[in-house]
Amino acid sequence: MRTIILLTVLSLIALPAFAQKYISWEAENFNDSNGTKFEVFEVPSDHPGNAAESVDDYSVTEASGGAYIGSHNGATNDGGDWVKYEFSVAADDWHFWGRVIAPSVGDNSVYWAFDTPDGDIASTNDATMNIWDFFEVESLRVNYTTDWVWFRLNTRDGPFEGTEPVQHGDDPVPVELSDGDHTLHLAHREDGTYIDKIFATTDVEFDPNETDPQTAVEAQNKLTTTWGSLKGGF
Ligand SMILES: [Ca+2]
Ligand SMILES: [Ca+2]
Ligand SMILES: [Ca+2]
Ligand SMILES: [Ca+2]
Repeated sequence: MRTIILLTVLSLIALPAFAQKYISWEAENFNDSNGTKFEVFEVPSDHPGNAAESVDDYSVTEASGGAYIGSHNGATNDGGDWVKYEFSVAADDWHFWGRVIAPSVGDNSVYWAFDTPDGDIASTNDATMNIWDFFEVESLRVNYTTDWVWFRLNTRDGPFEGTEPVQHGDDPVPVELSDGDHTLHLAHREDGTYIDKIFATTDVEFDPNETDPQTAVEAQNKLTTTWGSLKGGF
């Protein structure tokens, strides 16, 4: 028992104090929004499929926090509507993931931008805005499902090298963030795309499709608590 405590203390001392390894938030808990295309849905919710892509109507019965965001097929694509998340991190290379339902090539993307003023957010792919695809490249389309899947943040063409095939490969590209406050905007692109949760980690190996990130976040908080109480005892 004493050995275990000692090892725990040593492993914590070896890291920067309170090293932040994970952050996550519910997609429906946005800090601000513009327009009406991103609706908040509570489980269970029924959604129209996509007849042109042979997706039948379906229901979503499970979501983290009991809710998620998106737009029904028929809401029409793009539109400039957005949601904004405010968060804070320690300076590091962060690997972002989204828990998404993207059942076809016509229902599988959003636009994104970090640290961009609201007024510059648009449904367009330009120097500011970027496309996050969910199984868009031909070789990945076999994976389409109406179930939730965790996708690494990717970009169709910049500003970083993380295209979808790269992010699905062995050497995914992180987002380099400075110490402190940041924003992430998601802008509307394809209707029929649904987002449950955002997760980011400094651990390149971590795959939320294999380990529930909630477990990781809770474990980290527990370690911090343990460290705080241990320190108090010295
Ligand atoms: Ca698409
Ligand atoms: Ca669609
Ligand atoms: Ca771009
Ligand atoms: Ca959620």
